[in-house]
Formats: sequence, C-alpha cells, structure tokens
Amino acid sequence: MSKKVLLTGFDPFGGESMNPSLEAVKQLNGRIAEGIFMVSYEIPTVFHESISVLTKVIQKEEPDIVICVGQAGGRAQLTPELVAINLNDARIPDNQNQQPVDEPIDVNGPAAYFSNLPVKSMVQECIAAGIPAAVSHSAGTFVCNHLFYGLMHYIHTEASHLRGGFIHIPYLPQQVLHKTAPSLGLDTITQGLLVAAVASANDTPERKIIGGSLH
Ligand code: PCA
Repeated sequence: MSKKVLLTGFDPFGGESMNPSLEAVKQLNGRIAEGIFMVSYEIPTVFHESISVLTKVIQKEEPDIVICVGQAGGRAQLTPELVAINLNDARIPDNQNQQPVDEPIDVNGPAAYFSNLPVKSMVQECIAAGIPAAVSHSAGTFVCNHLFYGLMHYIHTEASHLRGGFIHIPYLPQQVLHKTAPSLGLDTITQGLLVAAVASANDTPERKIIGGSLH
C-alpha cells in the first residue's frame, strides 16, 4: 500500500520575497510516485504557531511520514537534519515580530530529539541521483529547529507510529541575483525532496554510511 508523505514549507521571512521550501513542496502536492502519495502545506515562520498548525495538519491528513522543509540561506546542498535541540534563540524576529532569546521550547522536554527518518540513506540516494546533499548536525535555533523539535516531541508523546524529520535547502537562483551565496534550481530541489521522501518511505534500516563531520 502506498505511504502518505506530508511535506511542509514555510512562508518567506527575513526580508525575502519567496521561500524555496514553499515553492518546492507546492510542486509535489498531490504527486504520486514510487509507492508514495504526497500532500503539502504551508507553515507560518512563527514560533509556537508553526507547531500548532503542523499538529492540526497531521491530525487532518494522518500521514505515515512527515518531512518539514525550510530555507537555509548560504548552504549549497540539501541537508537532512539529524537533531533538533530544545532551544529558541532567534537572531532575527519571526513573522509576528517575536524574538525569543535563550528560551527552552518545552521546559519539560529533553535537550534534543533525533530525526527518525533515515538521514544518511536520504543523503546517499540524493547524491546517487546527482543532487548535492549532506547530513546536517544543526538545524539552528530559529523557527526551523523549533518546528522540528515540536514535530519530534509530538511523535514521541502522541504518535509513535509516525516517522518525521526536517530538511534544510539552499536559496533559489532568483534569491541570489545580488548576493554572493550558493543556490540550487527549483527542479533540482524538488527532485531531491522526492528522492528523500521515497528513501524515507522505503524504510530501509539506517545503513552504516560515512557522513559525519569534523567540526
Ligand atoms: N528557514 C528558517 C525558518 C523558516 C525557514 O524557511 C530557519 O532555518 O529557521
């Protein structure tokens, strides 16, 4: 039976007029491929509200897998995140002008949660498809890490059958016309997310693949 994959992207933030995560997940909404069925939703780049919107969407859609996606301007690869930490420390305000500094996401929650998606297999499959990818060991301390932590907390406390995680993606070329920063085209990013979703659904036990970092 085909697995249902929920993909989410964020609205633009930090002065950008677009968010590649939203553009890419929109391309995959309703797409059926290699035994998976994808639906996509927009999440506000807002502390707290992002988690409550995601939770409602999960309850409505009842997916097997949740992959949240966000922009990581300056990165050159698709980067599945390994770990979400219990910390809000915003360098810029979110889209509702909230800027928490040094606050826990959940005072009673653990320091961190690991993704329960096969991050190294996702990376390996992307690379095999010619799409730049690497494991990331930090999702930052802004709304992406916040949503990722909220997702994993929900999985651990209320939905242990669910698999979920987060992927950061680079800027689109249109966003770097006046910046010195790497970018990837929308088709490449979208294809990478599809490959990552299929790798997650195939549910292969995580392989011993070299993918750590020295710093
Ligand atoms: N990236 C931000 C939040 C929304 C997004 O797309 C982040 O990395 O936290």
